[in-house]
Amino acid sequence: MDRTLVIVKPDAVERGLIGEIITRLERKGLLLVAAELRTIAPAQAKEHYAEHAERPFFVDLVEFFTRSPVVLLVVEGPKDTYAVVRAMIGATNPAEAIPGTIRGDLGIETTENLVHGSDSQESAAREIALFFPDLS
Ligand code: IDP
Ligand code: MG
Repeated sequence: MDRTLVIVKPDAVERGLIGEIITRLERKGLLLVAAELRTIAPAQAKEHYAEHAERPFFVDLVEFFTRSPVVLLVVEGPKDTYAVVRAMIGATNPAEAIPGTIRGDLGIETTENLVHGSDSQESAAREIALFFPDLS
């Protein structure tokens, strides 16, 4: 089985969309193996988004990501789970995301785009270890 990290971002938690997002993942056939509501510290948010440290939106992104709790999810599927989840999430800019995707159906702004999904097998391993160091 193959695991990836999903994060229900602060905007989605604030809007009451935790259930909607988890329901979509479960109906797809993915299994939750970890789930926690947690407020992320700025240092950990910066580490999570380290690849974007030089981007102009980085400060806003960290502020947004740490302003209220997120839901951290580790989900499991048979194969290439990160790619399955990314397809369900849709394009980074929700205004351009295809209807039927989470961002395409539920969002309209780029920073506040509801959900994070690891973008590769390597990112999934790194991010799961960052947020769930005790998960074997
Ligand atoms: P992804 O979440 O689809 O993988 P990334 O390019 O990795 O998108 O960007 C990480 C996050 O940074 C996005 O989900 C979004 O919240 C924010 N972001 C990305 N690009 C922009 C931008 O151009 N303006 C504002 N925020 C952005
Ligand atoms: Mg990304």
